Amino acid sequence: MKNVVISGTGLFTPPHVITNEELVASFNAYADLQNAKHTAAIAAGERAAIPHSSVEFIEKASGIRQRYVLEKDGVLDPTRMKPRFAPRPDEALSLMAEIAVDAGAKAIAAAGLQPGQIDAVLCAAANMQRAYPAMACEIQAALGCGGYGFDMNVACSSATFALQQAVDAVRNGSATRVLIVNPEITSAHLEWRDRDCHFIFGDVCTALVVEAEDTAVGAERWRVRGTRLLTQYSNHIRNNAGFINRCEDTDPDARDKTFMQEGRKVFKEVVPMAAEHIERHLHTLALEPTQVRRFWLHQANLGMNQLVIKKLVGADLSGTQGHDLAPIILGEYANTASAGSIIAFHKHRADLRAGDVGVICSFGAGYSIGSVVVERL
Ligand code: CO8
Repeated sequence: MKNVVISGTGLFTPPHVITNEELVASFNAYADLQNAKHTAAIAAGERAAIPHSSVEFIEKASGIRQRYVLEKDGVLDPTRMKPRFAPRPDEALSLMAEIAVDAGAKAIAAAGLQPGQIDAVLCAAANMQRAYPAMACEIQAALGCGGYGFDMNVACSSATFALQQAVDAVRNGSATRVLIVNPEITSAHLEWRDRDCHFIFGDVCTALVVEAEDTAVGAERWRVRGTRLLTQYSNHIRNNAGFINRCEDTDPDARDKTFMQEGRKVFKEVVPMAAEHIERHLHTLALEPTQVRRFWLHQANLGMNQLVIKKLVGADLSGTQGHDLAPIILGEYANTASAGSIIAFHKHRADLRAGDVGVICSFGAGYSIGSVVVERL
């Protein structure tokens, strides 16, 4: 069977940072405004007052210290609480394509390729900007790639699921060189008015080039030893925004049209699933978790990743040793949906040596879990 490699990665980081302090100050101003507006209803017991958020809670519960966003002022405006994006004419490059082109071009250059050598583009993300034409077709055209492109969405597992599609395509010959882009504009689908989740997400775009090992020319190549995907239906992470909404005569700004989750249940249910999935996958490759040099895990919660690692290798890995085995980018980037494990791979792989094995693993809505075992050549 043909060997397939990841030969390049790219990262677009948005220009604006929102610190936890800024986020909480704006949320608390929003809560005060709402509570003042509804004083009588709150006093009559018809409505609950909105409680304040806290920096201490956010950092202790999640490990997130800040997030990057494409637009900051709208998010922090207590009378708005969402980004403000200017609509673009159909002839202009769309926002999602713009950040994908940035990250995609970097990944193609890192692989030592020209855009014209790419013959498949997969746009894999937790949200798509529009119904059609596919974002991937626009990105393919803007970069000057050939072949075909399509969009796919498996929420936080979009990137790992796309990796399997890309590896399969190169193996079976339906593509020669595949570009995967993960433009995650999470700020547009995050409910900034809900303190339970307002701190969770950040915007970013990652990109990967996947191609045959024998023709790859890039300086750095990571052989894909195996890919394994799993889904198990759950309503604990859900967003009801969709094209049927306007026919249901429901409010497009209603709470269920943005990100919703039962965070504690997700935490409890997904940790054992993810650890078991990784272990089983490694066993199919005759590998033990202790033989893995690095785990680039999904970045949703610091405690979650520490528990997954504890289940896998039996060690309590907080601090520097834990960071070396399973790097955390969550403090800086927050949860970037499908891009999280790929940011970790992009930023924390240079020190690995030829023969070292690593695991890229995502977990999230669906539930969906995707693992990709790689070996540095
Ligand atoms: N400030 C102060 N107090 C707070 C705050 C806050 N901001 N938020 C909640 N509290 C309070 C709660 O009200 C609760 O109070 P009480 O005990 O009185 O009821 C108390 O703090 C504890 O709340 P929780 O039980 O909710 O706190 P947890 O310790 O469980 O932490 C987390 C919450 C951080 C959300 C945690 O549960 C977690 O990280 N869970 C895992 C979540 C996860 O992995 N989700 C994956 C989703 S991502 C994904 O799949 C992609 C989807 C697509 C993305 C789309 C883009 C938007």
